[in-house]
Amino acid sequence: MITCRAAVAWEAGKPLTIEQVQVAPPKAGEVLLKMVATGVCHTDAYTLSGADPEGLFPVILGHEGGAIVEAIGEGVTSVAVGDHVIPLYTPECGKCKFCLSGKTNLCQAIRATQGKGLMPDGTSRFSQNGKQLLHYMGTSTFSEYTVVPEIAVAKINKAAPLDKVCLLGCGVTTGMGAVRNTAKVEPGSTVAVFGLGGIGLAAIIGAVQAKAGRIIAIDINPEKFEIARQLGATDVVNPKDYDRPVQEVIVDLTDGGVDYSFECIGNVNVMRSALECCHKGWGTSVIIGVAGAGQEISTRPFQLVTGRTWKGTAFGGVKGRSELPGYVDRYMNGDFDLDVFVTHTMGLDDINHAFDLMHEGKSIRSVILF
Ligand code: NAD
Ligand code: AHE
Ligand code: ZN
Ligand code: ZN
Repeated sequence: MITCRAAVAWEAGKPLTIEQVQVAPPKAGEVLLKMVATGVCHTDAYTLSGADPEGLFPVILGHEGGAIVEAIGEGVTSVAVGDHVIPLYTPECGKCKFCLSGKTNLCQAIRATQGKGLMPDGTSRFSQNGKQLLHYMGTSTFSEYTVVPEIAVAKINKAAPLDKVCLLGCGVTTGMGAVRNTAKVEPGSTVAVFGLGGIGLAAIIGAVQAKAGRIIAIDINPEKFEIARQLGATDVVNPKDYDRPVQEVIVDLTDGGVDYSFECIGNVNVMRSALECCHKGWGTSVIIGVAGAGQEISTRPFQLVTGRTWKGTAFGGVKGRSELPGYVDRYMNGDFDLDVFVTHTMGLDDINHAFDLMHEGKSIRSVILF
């Protein structure tokens, strides 16, 4: 049993508190990780807010980590002590119906227990003085040490800086993967990206890599436009500058609509705009944002009858164990930048400040350094 520091979310809507917690050793098929760095994603804030129908407390949040294997449980063969890894909230067992389908990255081998905040055997490795604390998204990276299933780690190049490539554990991979795997954007396409946080900006990078001809970046916070342009956005649109729906503005700008749009906010009204700004006959809109309990999307069925497609994506359709190491290698080869996302770094003690910066629209990613 290890005692270490972790940020605990005791209840919805309350700040995290830094606590000494106990972490039990990894059981068979599990791995103990020493966290080096973790990003703070909007999904952590979403669950902390109480809007997540799967949100459970008390819990150790965090799912965008870079870590080193500290110990392995019985039967673990694919990673060894000292390996550098990225924990995966979308694991890859390679054996379930989903993994074998060739159609999705949504491995379901441990999804049921993961959604209950537990390890695959139905128990938690986290406690404080005998009181159980829950896991989050199977990763719980807001802790100096965490335990994850072997199928939920991607072994990566040891030369990669964990304080940067941790962002490939969620946001950057999600945005880039949504463009590459889910939409499969072709060269010359016109693309609209709604929401210019970590996910939306990564989608812009993905669109540039896909050789999109025009990339329209949309946000209600104009402070995001400079970085969007720097990454390759050709147009920026602030919906607040117009007295008509933003989808009309974009349809006019693009001679009938975009080929692909991406919703990177989690706002069901914007999801509708993102669909309706797509070109008649072929436009595809990809939902990336996560919306709160009870929220539903709507549009006129005519929008789909007339050839638009509505899709969604989790972790950018990326299979973590087989494909994420390649993202790390491409970063190391200089194919894309991660520094641009890291607007703030801080220690675990200041983690609530990371949430404040996100809510104030002042950060892209805060990275917590352990
Ligand atoms: P973020 O808070 O960093 O960025 C959101 C951006 O949206 C901000 O720039 C904000 O100004 C902008 N915005 C807010 N309301 C808007 C509106 N009405 N119109 C236009 N812009 C608006 O968030 P993030 O970390 O980039 O995450 C974005 C979303 O993606 C969240 O919902 C998150 O939960 C979700 N997410 C989903 C996946 C997945 O696998 N599907 C992965 C990661 C994150
Ligand atoms: N618990 C939420 C769902 C949240 C959600 O959709 N999460 C994404 C990843 S967001 C990362 O920042 C995901 O992976 N979804 C697939 C899955 O199986 O959860 C709810 O609404 O219940
Ligand atoms: Zn995330
Ligand atoms: Zn599987």
